[in-house]
Amino acid sequence: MKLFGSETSPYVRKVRVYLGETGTNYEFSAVDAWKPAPSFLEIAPVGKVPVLVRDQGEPLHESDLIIEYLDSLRPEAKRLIPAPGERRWQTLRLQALAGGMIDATATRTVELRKPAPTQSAVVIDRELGRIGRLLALFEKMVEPGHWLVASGMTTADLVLGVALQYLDFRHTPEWRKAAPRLAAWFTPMARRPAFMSTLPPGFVPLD
Ligand SMILES: N[C@@H](CCC(=O)N[C@@H](CS)C(=O)NCC(=O)O)C(=O)O
Repeated sequence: MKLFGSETSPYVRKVRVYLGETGTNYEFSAVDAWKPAPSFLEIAPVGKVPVLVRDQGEPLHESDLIIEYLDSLRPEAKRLIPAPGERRWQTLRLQALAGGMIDATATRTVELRKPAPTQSAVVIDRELGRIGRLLALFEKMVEPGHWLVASGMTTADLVLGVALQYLDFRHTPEWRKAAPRLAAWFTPMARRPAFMSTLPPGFVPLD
């Protein structure tokens, strides 16, 4: 299978970290999501990355859907999304909340890239508010040295790890001071090979 994506996209990174954690082989095809080639748009009319072209079947887009599909290919005991039941809903809930932090950071980044006079302080503050509330929620919840939901890693841990490092990558101020337990929780995660091998080019991790 082939993953179309950019090396700086946190949505693509979610999928690449999943593929790394599960030791799944894939081909990576770099795409500039903001200047997509017509051949990419033919495969992916939405024009966003990631897109997974499967060996058989239609291409899949949306990072969470791609992860769910990849997880379905694994034996049940090795899945990172637990079987139906409370643990599954808890995993998907936390995955979605961590995903919300990625969305907020991405929206803030896009706004900050606009020429200063056209930036909206309202948008920037709203996204910072979202990030702050989500950090506070996870700060209360995490126990350093423990996974969020189960005795092993789930997609909730994985997406939260990607979300936190995306805050560093996009210079979101002072999150470690606001959430020291979360920072401690994240330190060993940042050292996992699947995280180390998918760092955006030129980004030096703070952990
Ligand atoms: N909800 C989507 C978001 C994907 C997304 O926004 N990707 C960005 C790259 S970080 C993109 O392709 N942007 C190009 C555009 O908006 O035209 C997912 O989870 O995959």
